[in-house]
Amino acid sequence: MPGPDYQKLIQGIYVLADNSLVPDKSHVEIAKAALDGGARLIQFRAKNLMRREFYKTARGLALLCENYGALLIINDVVEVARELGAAGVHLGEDDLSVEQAKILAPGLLIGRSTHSREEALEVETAGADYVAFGAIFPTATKGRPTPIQGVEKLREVCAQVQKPVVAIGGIKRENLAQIKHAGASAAAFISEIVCAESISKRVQELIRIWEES
Ligand code: TZP
Ligand code: MG
Repeated sequence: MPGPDYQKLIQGIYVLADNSLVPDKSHVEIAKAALDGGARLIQFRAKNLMRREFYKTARGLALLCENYGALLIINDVVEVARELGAAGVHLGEDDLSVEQAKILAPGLLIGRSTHSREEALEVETAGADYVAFGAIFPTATKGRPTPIQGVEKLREVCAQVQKPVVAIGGIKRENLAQIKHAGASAAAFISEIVCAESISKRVQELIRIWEES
């Protein structure tokens, strides 16, 4: 079972390797550049890949992350995370429940997206290993937009949830310090990282801001 030490790794800059905004870049390219910049927490997110391609890409990312000693979390698909020996799976309301995922893959770290304080508390009670909370700021990246929570709501959630809280949605260099000060364990990014001219340099910059905040 992932214990408290594992949860400690849910910390700092959390990179979503998602190429929907930059289709000319592959998931592996994005992840490799982020790892070269110092990222150690990568989520594979691909909403439009067919099963075979999804698995193949996930396998490439699993090898890459292993080489860098980084944690790989697979979005949506518990079976793929389990088969590839990924560190964890990230679930949303359309996926298996936290309880189901724990039965299917007892050793996996389970993260769950939440969009309200109540949901964050429920998911923690259900046994999630980390709680993703957002969208903190407006974002155009998520296909189906959810209500903007803001930093004060994030602060409340961080005070009430014991497990690591990962903030997500509209996080940029300019607002990252606020996320850390609100008590989040990690900040998750898509556009701020994948759209950067140099992904590696952007990740380095974000790590520095996080560490100095
Ligand atoms: N869940 C809530 S907001 C979001 C997801 C997947 C998108 C985050 O992307 P960005 O570009 O960092 O706002
Ligand atoms: Mg999902």
